[in-house]
Amino acid sequence: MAAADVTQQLYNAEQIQVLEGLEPVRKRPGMYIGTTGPRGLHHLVYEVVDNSIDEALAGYCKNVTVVIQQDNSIVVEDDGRGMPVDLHPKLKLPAVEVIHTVLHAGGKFGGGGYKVSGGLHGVGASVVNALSEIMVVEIKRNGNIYRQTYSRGKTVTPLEIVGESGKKTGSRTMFKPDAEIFEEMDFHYDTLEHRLREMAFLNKGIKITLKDEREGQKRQETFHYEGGIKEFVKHMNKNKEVIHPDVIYFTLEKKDLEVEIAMQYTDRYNELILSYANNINTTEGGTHMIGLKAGLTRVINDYAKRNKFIKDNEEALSGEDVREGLTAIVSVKLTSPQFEGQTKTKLGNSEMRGFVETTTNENLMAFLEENPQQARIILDKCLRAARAREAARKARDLTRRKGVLDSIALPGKLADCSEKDPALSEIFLVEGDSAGGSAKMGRDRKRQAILPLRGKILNVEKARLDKILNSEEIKNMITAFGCSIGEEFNADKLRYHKIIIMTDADVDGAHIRTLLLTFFYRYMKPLIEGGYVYIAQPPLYRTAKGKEVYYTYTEREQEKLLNEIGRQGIKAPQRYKGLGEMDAEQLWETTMDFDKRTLVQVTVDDMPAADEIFTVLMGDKVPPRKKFIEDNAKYVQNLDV
Ligand code: 0RA
Repeated sequence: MAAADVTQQLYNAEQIQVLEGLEPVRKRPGMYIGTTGPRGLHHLVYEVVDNSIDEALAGYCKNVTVVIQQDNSIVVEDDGRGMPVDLHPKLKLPAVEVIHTVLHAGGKFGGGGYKVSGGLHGVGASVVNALSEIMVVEIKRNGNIYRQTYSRGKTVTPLEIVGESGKKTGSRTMFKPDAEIFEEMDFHYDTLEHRLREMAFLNKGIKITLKDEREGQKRQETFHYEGGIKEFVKHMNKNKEVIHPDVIYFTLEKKDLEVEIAMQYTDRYNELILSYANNINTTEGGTHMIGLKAGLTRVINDYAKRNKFIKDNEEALSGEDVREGLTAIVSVKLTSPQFEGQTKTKLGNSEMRGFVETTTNENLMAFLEENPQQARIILDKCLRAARAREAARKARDLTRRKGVLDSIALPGKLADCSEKDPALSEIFLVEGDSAGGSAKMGRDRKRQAILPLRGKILNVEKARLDKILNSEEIKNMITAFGCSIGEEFNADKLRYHKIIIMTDADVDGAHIRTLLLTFFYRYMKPLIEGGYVYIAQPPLYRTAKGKEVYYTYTEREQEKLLNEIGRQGIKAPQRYKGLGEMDAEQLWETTMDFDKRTLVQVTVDDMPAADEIFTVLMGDKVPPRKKFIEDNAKYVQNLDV
C-alpha cells in the first residue's frame, strides 16, 4: 500500500474530537486570537497557513500560496492530500465540516494526528470561520473537487462535489474577515511577508508564495529556501560585517526530537539568538535556548584550552564573551511542546536541553576542528570580548562605587517623584533642558519624575559597554531606573513602571527617540518586552478661538477642527516647533495629564525585524540605510539618521 493510502486510513474522521460550538469565539474573540486589531486580523491568515504547513511537515505538500484579493479577502491554497471529507461516525458530518464548525476539532487535539504541529494558539480553522463573513473551502481529493461554504461559524451549504480533480489533490480556503468583529480590515503585505518568509526559512524546501492582487499594490514573491535557517542567518546578517565566511549549520533528528542550528559571528557587540519550537518564535527562550548557550560556552572553552588560546591557569571565557557579535538560530520540533512563561513563549520540555546541548557540543567542535582558520577568527573575537568585558567590569566597578548601577545616589538632574511604589510611578525622559524645566513645573510631583536629556545620546550600536558606561546621559538613565543593564538587568528593581519618552515632533526628536529605543532594545530588552516603555504624544497645534483653546495631535484632526469651528477669527494656526514652546501648564494639560493624554506603548512583535531596523538605522553600512529610508519614507518622514 502506498504511504498516502496508509495515512488516509490512519487519520480519518474518527480521530477528530468534538468539543464545543463557535458562539464563544464571536462573543469573546480576544480569547482566541489575542486582539481584534490588526494583529488578530493577520493571525487569521497564519491559522489557515499553519494547517497547510503542518501538511507540508508531514511530507505531503510542497507549495503554499497566499493571495490578498481585490476585496481584501484571503485565499490560502496548498497541494497537500486535501482535507478529509469522510463522515464523522457520531456527528454524521463530513470531517472538513467538523474541522470548520466545531471548536477545537481536528487531529491536533485528538493526539495521533500530525507528529508536530505549529500555531501558537492552535485554534485552527473553526475560529477563522467564526470570525469571517464568508469562508469557502475547496478540496481536491479522490478525483473530485468538493466545496463547502460557511459564514460566521455556521455551515451555509452542504459539502458538494463541484467537479473533477483528476490526479490532483490539495486544499483551498477563501475567507473574508467579518467587519462586525475587526477594528481594521486592511491586510498589510509587509506583515504577511515577514511571517511567511520566516515560515519558509524554518521549513526548508517548502515554497510559499505571497501575492497581492489589490489595485495599485499588485506584487508577488516566493519564499523558498533549500538551506533553511542557514539562509535565515545569512539574511539576518546581510547588513552587517561577518567575520568568517561560513554559516555554521547542523541538525539532528532522534525519535520525536528534532533540532536545527545555524550561527555566524559578525563584528558587532550585541548577540542575536532566535529560538523556535514548532515554528513558534519562543521569545522567552527555554530549554532549547539554554542547551545551545551551554553547548556553545563549553565547546569554545574546550577548544580554546586545547589549542592554547587560553592557558590552564587563565579564566574561562564567559557566556557573554562567546556570544558577542553572534547571530544564531535554534529551531526545534517536538511532539508535545510545553509552552510556559507569561506569554506562553518559553519552551519547558526538559528533555530538549540535553538534546540540544549534546548536538551542539559534537557538531560545533567538529566544525572548529575542520576549519582551523575560521576557528581562529572566532576565538580571537571571543578573547577580545573577554578583554573588553574585563575593562567594562573595571569601569562598572568604578561607576558602581559611585553608585550608578545600584542607584545609591540618584542623578542631580533627576526630579524624582515622591511615590515609592513603582507600579504607580512614571519617569519622563525629556528632550532639552527648557522642556525639562516646564515638565518639572507642570508635573504631578507625587507620581511623575522628570529626567531631562541634553542633546543626542550616545549611539550604542557603535560602542562597547565600557564606553557606553562612560556616557553621562546613559548613566543617568541607568541610575534613575534602578534596574541595571545587560545580564544584570533586574526588572524587580525598576523604579518606574512607565518610562515615557517625550521628544519634539521633529527630525531631531525622532533621532533622539530612536537612539533611546536602540539603547533599551540592546541593553534593557525586558523593559520593552515588559511593556514599560511609552512614547508621549505632544500636540502638533494649539488653536485659539475666542476664549476656547483647542489642541490637535495630527494634521487630520486639525483639518477636522477647522471645519467644525470655522476658520474665521483664527490666525493661521500655529504649529508647535518643539516642547520648549509650551509652558508648564500647557505641557501638563496636553501631554502629561493622566486623564487626558495619549501614550503609545512600544512593543516588538518581530525580533528579527526589530534587529534589522536598528542595525540598518544605527549601524554603519550606508547603502542599506538609504534604501530603508527610501522604502519607508512614507512612514518615517521625519526620521533623520
Ligand atoms: C488528511 C488527513 C488530515 C489532514 C489532512 C489530510 C489535511 C489537512 C489540511 C489543512 C490544510 N491543508 C490540509 N491538507 C491536508 C488529518 C490529520 C490531522 O489533523 O491529524
